[in-house]
Amino acid sequence: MNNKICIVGLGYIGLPTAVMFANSGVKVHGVDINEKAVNMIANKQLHIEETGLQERLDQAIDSGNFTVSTTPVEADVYIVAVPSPINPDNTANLEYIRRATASIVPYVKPGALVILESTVPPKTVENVMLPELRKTDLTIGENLFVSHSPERVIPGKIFEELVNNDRIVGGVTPECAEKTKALYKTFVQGEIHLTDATTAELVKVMENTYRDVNIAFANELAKIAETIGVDIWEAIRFANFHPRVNIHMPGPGVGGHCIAVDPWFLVELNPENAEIIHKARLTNDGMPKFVAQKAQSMLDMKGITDGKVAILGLAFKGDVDDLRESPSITVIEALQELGIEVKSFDPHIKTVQHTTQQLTLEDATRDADLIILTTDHTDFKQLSPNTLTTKEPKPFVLDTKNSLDRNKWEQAGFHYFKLGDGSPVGVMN
Ligand code: SAJ
Repeated sequence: MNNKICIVGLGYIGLPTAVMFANSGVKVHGVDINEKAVNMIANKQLHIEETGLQERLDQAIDSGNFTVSTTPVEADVYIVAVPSPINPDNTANLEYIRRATASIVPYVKPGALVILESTVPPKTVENVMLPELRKTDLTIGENLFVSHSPERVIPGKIFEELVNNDRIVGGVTPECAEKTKALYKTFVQGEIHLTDATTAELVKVMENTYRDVNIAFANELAKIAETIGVDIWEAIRFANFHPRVNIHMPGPGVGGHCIAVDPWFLVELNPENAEIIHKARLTNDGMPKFVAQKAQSMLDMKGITDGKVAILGLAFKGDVDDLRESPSITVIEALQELGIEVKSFDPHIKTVQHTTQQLTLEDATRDADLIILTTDHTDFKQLSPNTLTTKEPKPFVLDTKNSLDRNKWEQAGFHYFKLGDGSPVGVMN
């Protein structure tokens, strides 16, 4: 494949995709409006963390196949991988997509292929990208080809999943889809399924919405279990032995830039028919407050009025360094609103500009009346409670991810509780 690719947006998706193509022998030019990120990448430095990215970036730059700048260049293929966040009122912000598309218009030449990778509300290709691309003097489907090829990779395993996951590719015309498939075949070993652009847009948003609704269901079950003397984690484990049941796990809320965001695209698109989807979003967004209230009642139970809480985990999920939409941060804010003093520790987060001071594990837990685990980092699962210097009598522990070994913590003298555990040993009265 001798095509030259220009990738617009060098974040969590654009950069790994760029180095994958470059290391497969394709000439790739990466573009980002963030000048600092561009300079770092040009110097083989990472502005994001991802397993395996550093060595792949080194190889891509050293081979001469990967160059970067802040403006697009002429190319045979353009891949747009810029953010599609939501506004404070939960409506989609498609300005980055529109601007990125507009930025390539002066460079697009006959025969070019333009691919959108970002997750977007259905009809974005049609209503946001195509009007910009029509400003060229080219005809879409004849001498300008456009498609949607949404990424489906999970942070932490991006390279493995870029290669092995199936892809859904939606073309504005069937030929657009075929050309896109031929391009991704450069490194994709999973199947590439072809459809139209709007279907591909809906499929991607549906996948993340399925997960959000399923997690909301698990969170609702967790609250119910607390009232009837059942450990929901055990109940879900049993239910999932059924061959057609796959209930997700409860927790302190849903974070990240995908699952907590994409369902809102469907709510905005068709509010009357997105009732369950909307309610699930609200249920998951309500979990941090639920955890904070639970913490408050645990402190009340101990008769503590000026309670101190240690939060273990700031990242939005285990073993990543990503704080985006993290429920841990919302738990901290909700605790502070209740007048509770909070300290925190996260082994994966180096710098925090958040509402809590980032401390060592020892400093975060030393004075705590209650320790809340909010992120399922492997480090926490392996933590030995005997090594912690804490108050006497020992603080309460609230495990919102079913991560800690109850026996170990109880043997070390801690009073252990779990979110969604109403079983006689877990129940709080
Ligand atoms: N979570 C739960 N319970 C669960 C699973 C997850 O509370 O049973 C929470 C996590 O703790 C986290 C949040 O949900 O706060 C989201 O984490 P995640 O691992 O489910 O998803 P992301 O956001 O890292 O990645 C998702 C993936 N989508 C699906 O699995 C359907 C990924 O494949 C997508 O590429 C990515 O969104 C994206 O970019 O859209």
